[in-house]
Amino acid sequence: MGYRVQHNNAIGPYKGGVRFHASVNLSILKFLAFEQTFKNSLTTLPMGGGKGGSDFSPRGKSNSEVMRFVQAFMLELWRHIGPETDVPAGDIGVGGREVGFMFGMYKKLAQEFTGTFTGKGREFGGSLIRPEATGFGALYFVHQMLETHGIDIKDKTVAISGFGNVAWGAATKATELGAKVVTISGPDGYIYDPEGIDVDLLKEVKEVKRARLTEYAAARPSAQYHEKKNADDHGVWSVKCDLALPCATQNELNLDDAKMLVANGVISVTEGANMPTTLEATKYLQENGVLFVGGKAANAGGVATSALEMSQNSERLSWTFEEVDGKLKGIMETIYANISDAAKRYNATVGGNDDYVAGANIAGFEKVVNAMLAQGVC
Ligand code: NDP
Ligand code: 8G0
Repeated sequence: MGYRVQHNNAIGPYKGGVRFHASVNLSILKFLAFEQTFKNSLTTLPMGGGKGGSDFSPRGKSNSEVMRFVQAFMLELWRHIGPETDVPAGDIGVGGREVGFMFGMYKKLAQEFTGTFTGKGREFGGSLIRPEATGFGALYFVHQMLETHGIDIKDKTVAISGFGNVAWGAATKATELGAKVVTISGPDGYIYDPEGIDVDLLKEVKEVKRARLTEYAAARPSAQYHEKKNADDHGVWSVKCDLALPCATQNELNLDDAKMLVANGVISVTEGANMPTTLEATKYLQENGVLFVGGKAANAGGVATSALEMSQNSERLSWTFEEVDGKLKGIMETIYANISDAAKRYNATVGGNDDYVAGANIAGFEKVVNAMLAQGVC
């Protein structure tokens, strides 16, 4: 089954990724589209919110099987999207290869060459930094937040879950900033690498070989592979760390995991994925003084860089690495400032310390609701 949820277009065309994973259903896509609207509002750029996908699993499929599925999917989707109506991109199970196939089929059916997708290949309108943007952005955010709290990111130990695009970008930037990333994970287990994750090897195994985590462990002597024992296994969250970044999928960090992180002295939990932390875990982390940031703010760098790709496509130009990276960093710092302000306003009323979850919800919501009211009921 294939879906596209168009949630809100008050501040721009619907915008959000397409997910291919066996777990996809309409309920998951509705929550993702809902979150996307407020996240996109936080970016300060003109995008509404949407999300799409299918329960098709690309795992183990050949290139031509994936291409044929994508073409069948596009035969329906193409009517509902366009550069000024709805601009899809990748998400779990949808990377550069799948976006390329979607774009090719769209171009053929719509008979136009436009920036209707983001995350495209560099040769046909894609932006520099888009593949890295979500993870880079999350680390720019963490860096800014820690600095504001007088904490240096250098030499901090980082636990990351996931083994995909976001996990790789986050691991790369964390390493560049002088922190040490010691974990990555997949659905079947996790890697603990006390010498620090080798981000080039990670990229090679995931993107080039499209292989499993065990392949990373086989190629890296310092890496230990821990197979998932049962549903109660704490996985990467059992590893002592200063900074935790869940970057795999929804509901992957529960209350027991949160208790373990707190017992191990975690300073911050920052969501690279969308809603990876359960509500109970979120409350526990906040009540125990952990700097907790939801994905709506922390992973907004991905979609923000998609908006930068849309701008480049509109003006038919291609910006340099430094230009895009500088804008991404500036956007993440602005998001931090805006959600901190909203959190201060919120906590001035209800008490407590700066609640970044409330701050992000309020700052994201205000802009959307003001735009909707200004445009009248129609
Ligand atoms: P990828 O497909 O590149 O990676 C996702 C990773 O998570 C894969 O290793 C996948 O393993 C694993 N995974 C998926 N489902 C589960 C599960 N149920 N349990 C454990 N592991 C799982 O996706 P992305 O890195 O792009 O996305 C990761 C998260 O970040 C998602 O929540 C996404 O919505 C969010 N996000 C992504 C953005 C982007 O720009 N890509 C932007 C903002 C947020 P396997 O394939 O083997 O199942
Ligand atoms: O670029 C996008 O529209 C996109 C792609 C994948 C995920 C997200 C997200 O913000 O969750 C956005």
